[in-house]
Order: sequence, then structure tokens, then C-alpha cells
Amino acid sequence: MDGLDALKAKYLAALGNAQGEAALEEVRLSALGKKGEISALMSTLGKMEPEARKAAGAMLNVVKDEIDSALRAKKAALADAALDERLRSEWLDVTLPGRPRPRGTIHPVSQVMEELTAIFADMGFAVAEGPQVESDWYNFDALNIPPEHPARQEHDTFFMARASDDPRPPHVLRTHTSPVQIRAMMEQGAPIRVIAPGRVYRMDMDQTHAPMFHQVEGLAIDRDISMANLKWTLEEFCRAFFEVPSVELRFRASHFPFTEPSAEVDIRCSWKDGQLKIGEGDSWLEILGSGMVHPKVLASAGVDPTQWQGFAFGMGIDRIAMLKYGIPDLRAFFDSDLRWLRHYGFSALDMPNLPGGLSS
Ligand code: 2U9
Repeated sequence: MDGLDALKAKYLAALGNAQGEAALEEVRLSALGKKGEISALMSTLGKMEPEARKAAGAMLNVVKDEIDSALRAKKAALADAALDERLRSEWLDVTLPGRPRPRGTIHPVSQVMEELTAIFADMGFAVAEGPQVESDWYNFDALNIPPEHPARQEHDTFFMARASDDPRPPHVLRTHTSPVQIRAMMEQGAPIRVIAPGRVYRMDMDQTHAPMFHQVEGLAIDRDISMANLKWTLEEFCRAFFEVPSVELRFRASHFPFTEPSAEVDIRCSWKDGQLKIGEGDSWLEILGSGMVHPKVLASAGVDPTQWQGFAFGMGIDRIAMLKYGIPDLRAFFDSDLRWLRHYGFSALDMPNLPGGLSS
């Protein structure tokens, strides 16, 4: 068995140079494989004398074991190196802040609801909510709109189904959010300051009307609240909402069953190149209705009109969203067209607040 040391040295050197799993396997096959050099030497043992065979066999086994353990060691070293490399290349700093990429956007109506809630909350108004299916008492009677009143027809009401032999008047889809304030007064009494934003329903459909739209109404009741408080509140709201340094409002006498006196409110504006500018110019734009709450409405809600008085106002959220963000057609609000939402939608991560800028 001459040359065993050289053989061993050759394979240990080959193992040292092997760079990957495949190269290692090649070395294993040519040394220890069935047709490898060690196996070939093993097959010569049979022709030897017993004494020589014993010595040569022992030496061969030692060399075989040495190559085998070198092979295993190299395999483990390669696996370690591969793991180290993976850990290096896939390294991740879990203490870094996240980088969320939201795919959805906030609908302009939701954005404007958040904006006006932030403004009125800053002035001490709480948000009140109520059912969208109402009894006709809450939607009409309590608001000084008795059954024979022409305003009932003007509201283009959706009626809920009733059994034909049921004598009770049918429930309605609320035509305004006013029933919410009736409920709020009945529950908490006076003084009270609430806004009621939400969905309302009227059977109407064209470029500026949808059968479901959004309103916000406000109510402030105390012992000595006047039209002057109403004017300041609305001016302050419009200035903050349209994000301009100042606004001018014009109060035009009007009539609503639930307020007396009543006023429709216009805001000074200009139209230049089809662009609306709020706060300056020679035009006026109607933006809301308002007035002092009718004594009968207070009484319906259990508030004594000889002790308490206050103002109320109402405006269309969709309409003020269109004005603020230059949206031309109301119907697109309810189409759920993703391209429209990507264009007019707002980032889900920028919640409107007064210090941060409402629509930044
Ligand atoms: C109570 C008492 C009074 C709410 C009011 C208006 C005037 C008004 C319209 C604006 C545009 C509806 O969306 S719109 O078509 N609203 O003009 N709303 S005063 O008055 C109330 C509400 C609740 C208890």
C-alpha cells in the first residue's frame, strides 16, 4: 500500500479547495464512491496474503475515515458559511418604523365630515347620531311640520312598507338629520350643543341631487343664545373649513317650519376661469340654512321655550365638499369608481385636525 499518504494528501487538498456542495460531492465520489480510488484499493485486498491484507486493510480504513471526517467537516463549514451569508444579506432592523403604503383612500364625504367635526368640536359641539329609519313624528311633527303642512310634500319622502290594514302612519327614511337633535334634547335636555352629521334620503336625482345625500345640522340651546352667536359660529366655521383668512356671510330672510326667524346664508366668492374662490369677489353662493329654533320645536322635545332658546343650522356635506375640492358632479360621489377615488380621495393617514391643517 505505497502512496497512501499521497492519496490522503491529494483528497484533503481537494476538499480544502472545494467551493460548494457539488464540488464536495465530486470529491466524495472519486475518493469514497463505489468506483472511487479507495474502493479500488479495497478490492485489491482479496488477492493479498492474510498478514499483508490485515495491515493494508487497517491502513486503508484509517485513510478512508480521515477523508470521510474531513468531508463532513467541510460540509458543515460550507453550510455555516451559507447561513452566515443569508443572515448578512437578509438582515432586517426590526426597530425601524414601518413604511405602510395604504392602497385605499378616504372618500371626500368622509374627509369633510372629519374636517367639520374637528372644527365644531373645537367650538364645544358634541357629535350626535340617530336612526336613519324614523317615525313620522320625529321626522316631521316634532319639527313643527304637521301632516297637512306643504313641507311634507317638498321633502320627497321615501316611506317604509306597512301592512295594508295597519292604521299607523308608515315610518320614513329620514329626510334631514333634525330628528337626531330632537332625540338629543329629549335625552339630555338643555343647555345643549350638538352637531348631527349623517345620511338623509329624498326622492330626487340630477347633477346636484342624489336620493341619498349627507347633511350636517347644528343646534345650540342655552338661556340667552341669539342670532349674533349664530352668525359668529357660522363665520368661524366657514373661515376654518375653507381655510381662508376671512369670510363674509350674507343672511337672507327665509322660512323653515322649524326655525323662526329663519335665514338662508350666502358666502362672498368669485368665479375666475371656472375656479371658485371663497372669501373675496363680487358673487355670493348659498351654502346653508339657519335660524332660531321655533318655540314649538323646543316644546315638542321637552325643553321649556320660556326658559331656553337657541339657534340651528343645516347644510349639505356633499355640496360643501364639491365647493371646497372642485368636484363638478354629485353623482360621481356614489359611483365607487376607483379612478375617481384615487383622484379625489385623501390619505388614510392624514386625519384632519386644526393645528395640523385640515386638508394638508
Ligand atoms: C332642530 C331644530 C331646528 C335645522 C335647519 C336648515 C335650516 C336648512 C338645509 C340646508 C341644505 C337642508 O341639506 S339641505 O338641503 N337645511 O336650511 N336646517 S335650519 O334646523 C333645526 C334642526 C333641528 C331640533
